[in-house]
Amino acid sequence: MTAAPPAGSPEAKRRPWWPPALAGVLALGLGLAAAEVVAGALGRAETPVVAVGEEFIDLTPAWLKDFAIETFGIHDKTVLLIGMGVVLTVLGGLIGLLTARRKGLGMLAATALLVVAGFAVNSRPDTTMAGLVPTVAAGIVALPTLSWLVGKATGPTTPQPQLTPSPPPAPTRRSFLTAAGITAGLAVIGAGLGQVLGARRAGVETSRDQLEATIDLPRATPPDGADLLVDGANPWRTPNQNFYRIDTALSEPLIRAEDWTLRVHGMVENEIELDYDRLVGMGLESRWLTLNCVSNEVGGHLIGNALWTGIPIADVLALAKPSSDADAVRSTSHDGWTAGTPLDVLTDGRDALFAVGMNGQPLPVAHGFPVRMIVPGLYGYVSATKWVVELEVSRFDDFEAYWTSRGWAERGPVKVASRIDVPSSRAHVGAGSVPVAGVAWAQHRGIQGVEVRVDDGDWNAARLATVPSADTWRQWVWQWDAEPGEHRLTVRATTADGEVQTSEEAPPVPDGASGWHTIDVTVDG
Ligand SMILES: Nc1nc2c(c(=O)[nH]1)N[C@H]1C(S)=C(S)[C@@H](COP(=O)(O)O)O[C@H]1N2
Ligand SMILES: [Mo]
Repeated sequence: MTAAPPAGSPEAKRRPWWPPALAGVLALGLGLAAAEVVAGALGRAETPVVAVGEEFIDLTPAWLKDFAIETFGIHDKTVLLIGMGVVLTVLGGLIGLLTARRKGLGMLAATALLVVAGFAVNSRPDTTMAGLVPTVAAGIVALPTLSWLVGKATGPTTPQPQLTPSPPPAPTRRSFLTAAGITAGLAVIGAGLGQVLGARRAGVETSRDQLEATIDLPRATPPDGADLLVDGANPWRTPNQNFYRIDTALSEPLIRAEDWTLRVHGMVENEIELDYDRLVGMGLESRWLTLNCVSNEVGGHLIGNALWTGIPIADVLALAKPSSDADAVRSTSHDGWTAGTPLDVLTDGRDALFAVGMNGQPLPVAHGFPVRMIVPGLYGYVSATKWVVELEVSRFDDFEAYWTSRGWAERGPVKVASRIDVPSSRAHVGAGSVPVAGVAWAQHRGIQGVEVRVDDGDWNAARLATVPSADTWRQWVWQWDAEPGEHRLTVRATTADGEVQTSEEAPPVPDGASGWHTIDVTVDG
C-alpha cells in the first residue's frame, strides 16, 4: 500500500500533483488500448470507447444532435471523440490523484468507470456476453498498471526512516518517468495495433450498413394473431439480439458482401460461381421460419423465429443442374464448418433459403453475414450453414459433415416439441384463472393441437395462435382454473399430420431430444 504522506508534512509539500494524475491517465489509456487490441484480434466491434460513444449518441437529445451536426457537420464524430478524450483525461487524472491518497477508493473508481463502459457495451444492439471481453481486458490491464504507476509516482512504498527531511532521491523520479514513458509507448502501440486488427471488422460493418440502403428488406412485423401477447411469454418474433447463437467459430468470420462468392460444384452439369449481387439479383423472398438446434433440451431455449429474406436454394441448384445420382448437398462455411443436407429437401418446393436478411436487417455477422442457409424442418446442424461459401452436390455415402463425424445423426429432421413459458418453473401463482402459455413446433409439418394436463388429470385443449405457415412455431394458451397446492403442468403437441408428441424421453444426442415438458408450480390459497 502506498500511503501518501500526511498532508502538511514536509514530504507532502514537496510532492508535485502531476505524477499521480499522469499515472492515472496513462493507466486508463493503456487499459483502453488493450481493449482495442483484444477486440481487433477477436474481430469484435464492441470496445468500451466505441460503446460509450455510441450510447452517448443514442442518448443525446435530438436538439443537441442537430446542433452538433449543424455546427460541426461531418466532423461531429471527431468532435465527440475529442470530447471523450478530454473527459477520459480528466477522469484518469482524478483517479490517479485519488489512488495516490486512498488507493482502495482510486481502484474502486477505476473499476466503476469500466463497469459503466461494460453496461454501455451490453446495451448495444446485437451484443452477447462475449462483447464484454474487450472491456474486461481493459480492467485486467488498467488496474494493475494504475497501482504500479501511482506507486512509482508517489515514491517508495516503505518510507525510509530519516532523521532529517531530504528531497526524494533522484532515481525515484527518474524511475517514474521511465515507467510512464513505457506505459505511454505501449498504449500508443496498442491503439495502433487495435486499429489495424479492427479494420476488417470495421470494413464488414460498413458493408452491412451499405446493404441496408441497397437491398430491399421488408419490415418484420409479425402477422396479426401470431403473437398471443400473454404476459411473460416469449415474443413470437425473436429479436436478432435475443436469437440463440450456436457455432464452432471462436472469432466470427469476417466477409464483406463485395468479397463473397458461392461456388456450386460436385455432381452437377454446370459448375457455377455466384457473387453477392448476382445472388440477390435472382430475386428476394421473405419467409417467417423457426430455427432450432438439435442440442436443445426439452423445455430449452435454443430456438428462435425470424423473418428471413433470401433467395430459394432450389433456384441456385437449378442453375447448376444436379445429377440424378446425387442425394446430398455438402455445404461449407468460410471457416471450414460443414453440413450435409438431403438434396430432395432442398428441391421439394419448401422455403429453403440463402438468407441475406434477418428481421428486416442485413444478416448480423454472428448469424452468418453475408449469406447463410436456412431450411425449414431440419435442425441447424444439418442445414443452416452460416457464412456459406460452397455447395458440393454429392452422395451421403461419400462424405461426413462436421457433426456427423462426431456421433450425431446423418439426417436431422426436427422432432415435434412443445414448451411451457408461463407460469415459469417453480413459480407461485394465485388461485383462480391462470393463463398457461407457450409454444409448440414441428417445422414444415405444422401444429394442429396442443394439450395441457394438470397433475395426472385429463388433457385440455389449448387455444392456438394463427401462423403464416407450417414452418414456424405456434403459440398456445390455456386458462387454468388453479386450485391451491403443489401442481405439475405437462404439455404435449400434435402435428398437422396427426403425430402426437411422444412422452418417451431421449437426450439430444444423436438426433434431438424428446419427451414432454413439465413444470412444477405452487398455487397459493
Ligand atoms: N458456419 C457454421 N454454421 C453453422 C454452425 C457452425 O458451427 N458453423 N452451427 C449450426 C448449428 S448447430 C445451428 S443450431 C445453427 C444456429 O444458427 P444461429 O447461431 O444463427 O442461431 O447454425 C448452424 N450453422
Ligand atoms: Mo445446432
